[in-house]
Amino acid sequence: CEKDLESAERTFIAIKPDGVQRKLIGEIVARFEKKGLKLVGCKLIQPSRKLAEKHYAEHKGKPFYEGLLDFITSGPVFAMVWEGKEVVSTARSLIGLTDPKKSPMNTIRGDFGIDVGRNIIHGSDSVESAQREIGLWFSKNELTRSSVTIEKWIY
Ligand code: 3AN
Repeated sequence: CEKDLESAERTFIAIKPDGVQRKLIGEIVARFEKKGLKLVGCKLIQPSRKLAEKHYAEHKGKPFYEGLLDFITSGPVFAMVWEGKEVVSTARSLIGLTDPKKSPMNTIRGDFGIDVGRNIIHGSDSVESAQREIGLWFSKNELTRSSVTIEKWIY
């Protein structure tokens, strides 16, 4: 219903360099759109080491951390902000599990990935991380303000 839209939740989604190189942007954006989510900002950007370190700060010290930074900074990333009801968890369901091999079919990682170090897409894991990540990757004027579109046919 329309009341839910006043504080519409947002999430940060990024198609990683593997997904961009493999021409999966269109396929992935289509899945999010068809689910009923709304794109409120996007850009193709090759992140600096500094941005990548901030983004993955929670993984500092883990064995895969340096490799993860090398990978995410290795080429263009398609960064997006999506809006919708419970969009953080809805997006995570579309994405699937961290390890593409264990991720069910009909999820993005289950359908397109094999390797955990090349898992195609990132999605924020909580509303708090989403706010932090959106702030890292986007400035306010890069995101659209709420506008009336087709919401009344979805909620
Ligand atoms: P998710 O992206 O599903 O939230 P996280 O936050 O546990 O997963 O991990 C962040 C990223 O770190 C993953 N998307 C993946 O690219 C990488 N990663 C996680 N675990 C491993 C691992 N065991 N080996 C290599 N890369 C990993």
